[in-house]
Amino acid sequence: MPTHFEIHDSFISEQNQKTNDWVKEDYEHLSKKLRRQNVDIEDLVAKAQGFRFAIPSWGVGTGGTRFARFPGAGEPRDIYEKLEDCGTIYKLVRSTPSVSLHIPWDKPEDAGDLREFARQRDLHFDAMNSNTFQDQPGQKHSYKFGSLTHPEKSVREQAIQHNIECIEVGKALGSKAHTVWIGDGGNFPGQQHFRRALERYLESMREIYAALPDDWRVFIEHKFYEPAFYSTVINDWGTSYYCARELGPKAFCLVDLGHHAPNVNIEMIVARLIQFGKLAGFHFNDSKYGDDDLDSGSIKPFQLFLIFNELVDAELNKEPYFSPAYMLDQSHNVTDPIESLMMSGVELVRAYIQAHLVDRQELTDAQAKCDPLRALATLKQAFTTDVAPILAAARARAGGAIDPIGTFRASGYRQRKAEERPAKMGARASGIV
Ligand code: LRH
Ligand code: MN
Repeated sequence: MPTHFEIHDSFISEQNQKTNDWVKEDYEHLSKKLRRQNVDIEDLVAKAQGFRFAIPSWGVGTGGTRFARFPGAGEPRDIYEKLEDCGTIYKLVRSTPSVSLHIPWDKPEDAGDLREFARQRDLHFDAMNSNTFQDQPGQKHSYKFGSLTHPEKSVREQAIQHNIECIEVGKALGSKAHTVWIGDGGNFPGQQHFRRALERYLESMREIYAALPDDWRVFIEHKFYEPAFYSTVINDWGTSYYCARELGPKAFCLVDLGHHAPNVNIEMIVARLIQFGKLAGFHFNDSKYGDDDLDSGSIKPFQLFLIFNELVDAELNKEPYFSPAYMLDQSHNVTDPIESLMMSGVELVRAYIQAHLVDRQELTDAQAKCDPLRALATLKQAFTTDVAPILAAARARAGGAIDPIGTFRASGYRQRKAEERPAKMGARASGIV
């Protein structure tokens, strides 16, 4: 039995044969429909093929909650098996050539060897992620009461050194960005001095910023609560933006969709950060209540479309400093992580292509003439256009699967991995919970 089962390109094209006919039929139909709107469908297929987003290494294992985690069969047990699964996703959806690592969960023994393993699967490394929200075995100072904003300098120094170590690992892996999310905050009124805590954050981040190579960026990730349940130091986009401005031109603001209170207008925050030249990019996911980390587009697909409407408008207007990094950041508690990541990826490309279908002249005119209904109808026409044939064609022409989940299931990949990856007794999943 081959040690590492892989889905071969020949199997993918075999599976595509089975569904090629309907793609062609639907593609022709959509092509005619779009031609009536003076839209060239081939242009949209090229855009879909050019759309890239990163897979979170911690997303290919089964996630859980504080109540429980129900590990699935054939779970990846180390960073190499995680990259195997990321390689499989890239083979099937063809838009995920990069992986975002989390340190120390993915700390490589040999960065060169890991980089080569990734290269053999046409993968490279996206933004690094530090972790000062958990204490590691043997760690000198606890992060129980904070990390970069902790009242004690020794704890802040430890957290700063960890972030600098992440940047060093990232340099060896070819990454060009570092994401800093901290859970620092308080559970009770009076626990933290709000202004001094933010000052300590900036003092710490200045040391991390100074360690960045010239061609790197640092992404500040805000979150309105959790694990702190009364106050969070970097709680919203405004605080993140102030810090990015204070730190300098290599600092930007990363938007994790789940890090906002329910009903916050996230697409407007995106427009602000684009206008201010400080949009780092995204951790895409979806949620109904808190930071649920559910599959992108699964709960609020119209919000995802409206966010991409702002991104495409900026892309078409060639806004300065606009080069957002797109990543998923999800926790797959009840689905096969590979299937969820692929489906979520398809939802990102769908929203991106639908946003390119917005008749911007019509929209601008409706806005100028204070005609809100025509403006909304213009957006809805794009959002309600079924672009599935474009997405399928884009994948198939790039050697991917017309039906990624159908092909994945037909391959028996998960069952084979269950045979190859017997669960390590008492192994603790390296990831959330
Ligand atoms: C915090 C967060 C952050 C990651 C973690 C895995 O909620 O979104 O981006 O470090 O999840
Ligand atoms: Mn995140």
